Amino acid sequence: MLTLDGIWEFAWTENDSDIPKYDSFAAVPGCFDAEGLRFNRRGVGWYRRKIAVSAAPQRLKIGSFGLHAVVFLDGRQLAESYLAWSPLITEFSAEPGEHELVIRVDNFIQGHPVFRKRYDFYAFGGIYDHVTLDEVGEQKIRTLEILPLDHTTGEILLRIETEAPVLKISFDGGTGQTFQNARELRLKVPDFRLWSPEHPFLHTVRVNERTEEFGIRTIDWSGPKLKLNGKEIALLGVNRHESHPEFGPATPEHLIASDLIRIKQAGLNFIRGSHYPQREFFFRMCDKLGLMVWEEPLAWGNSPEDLADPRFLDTVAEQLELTIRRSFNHPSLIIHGFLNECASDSEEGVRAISRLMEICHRLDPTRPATFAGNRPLRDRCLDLVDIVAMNVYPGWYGEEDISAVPAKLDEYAKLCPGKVKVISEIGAGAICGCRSEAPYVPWSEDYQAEFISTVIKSVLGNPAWSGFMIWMFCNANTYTDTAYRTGRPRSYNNKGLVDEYRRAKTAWRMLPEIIRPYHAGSCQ
Ligand code: ADA
Repeated sequence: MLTLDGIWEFAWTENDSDIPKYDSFAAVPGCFDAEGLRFNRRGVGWYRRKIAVSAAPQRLKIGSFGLHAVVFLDGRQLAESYLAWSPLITEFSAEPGEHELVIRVDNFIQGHPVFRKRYDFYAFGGIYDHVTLDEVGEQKIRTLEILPLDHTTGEILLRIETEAPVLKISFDGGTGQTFQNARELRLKVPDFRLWSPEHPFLHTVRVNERTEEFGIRTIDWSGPKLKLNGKEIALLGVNRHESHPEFGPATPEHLIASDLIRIKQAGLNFIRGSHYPQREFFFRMCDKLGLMVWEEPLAWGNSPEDLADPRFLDTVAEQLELTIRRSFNHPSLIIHGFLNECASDSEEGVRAISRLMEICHRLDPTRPATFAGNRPLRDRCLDLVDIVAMNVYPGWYGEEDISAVPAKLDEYAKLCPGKVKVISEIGAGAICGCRSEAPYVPWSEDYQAEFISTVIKSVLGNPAWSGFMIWMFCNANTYTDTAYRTGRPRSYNNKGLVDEYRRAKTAWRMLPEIIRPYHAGSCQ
């Protein structure tokens, strides 16, 4: 595989119809509007370079991009995608020799099928992840999905899509067995070890020329408590935006690694990747560190009109399917999510959520699926999902203060008895360096720390919950002109436990102490 990362020729145009003038250079990966020059501006970034190809068919992959990408080879359009934050993969054949490759990405919100101006996170433009070029092999294994079935025997199901009549399958570098025309196989992994947050053991399987890493672990959501490998587990989590003031979502991998290591070292075991598909590197790190993950396609706070709009819902459905297939073999992925805070109290919500649940169940019977809802008392979709996930902000939005939090959470805990329930978002804003003495005032680090401590004790002290996901790990760029501008100082969502440069706030420093008593256990 050839990496095309590096310095590309670059042009920026304000309008779609302007002719690009390649008078500059840009780094790939990189966001064209993360730097001061173009920050807050909407337009088109044109990335151009030469590539040398052989006679074999080629596969080009853009790991992640925003918001809309079109790929051209020698001026001919090869591919187009609106599935922002997902990989764009296209196969093509060309005369052996040198060709001109252009990737055109724009950050126009208007006209995008899913991104809306009111979303509470910034839509950066650019190429967020690696670009690679590969030869498409002849006897390729197109799909290799590994479904762990039994944590007591190490039995897995392999789902394979290929034209190859003979499959040679081996585990962990062993000798292996040969199978004729097999497309679904139940096999027991020899000398298996389980994957868990405490012991994130990874196996490998080789099927002909393709090798995949996987983990053996099972998830049980039959309720009322979530179980991993047959044992109750509490999700001790944070939400995380892939976001940094200097890089947008094209965060360098060493920074992703450092975020995840810090999350693990704080004693947490779970990350909700809000609100779009996650980078490949993120998943590989979570697999290795033993961090469990919720992944979801792009969407945020969508109205009944959005949900009834076929262009919107078809795009979400397409991205959900792509996301599940892409992340399938990562043991860290334990929950499929979608449609954050949509109108789940409406008929349109019922229809949309039923459709997306069907996709999750059809593609992956081994993981629970859900949406993070923000209207638990009037929600019409809680019966449709595998686990009930609530975004609630008592003690932050509204008139109440921290003292109201325990009673409010206990009230929500009574909903849907018998089902696994988690708090998928809860948080309070804090500006780094802003301090107060008791009684703490909102926006101070002290208020946030007291708030987080109260939340965690309330959730983990009530056996009805299977965990929490604090909103959120780090501050993230959002819009000045969002409806929430009065609550978004500096155009950041400031509810991070660390700020946008990852400087710890008081709540983050206190976190290990707060969760230590509950570590590796379930809610009491
Ligand atoms: C919602 C939403 C988040 C964020 C949060 C907040 O729950 O899902 O993306 O906007 O509110 O900070 O208010």
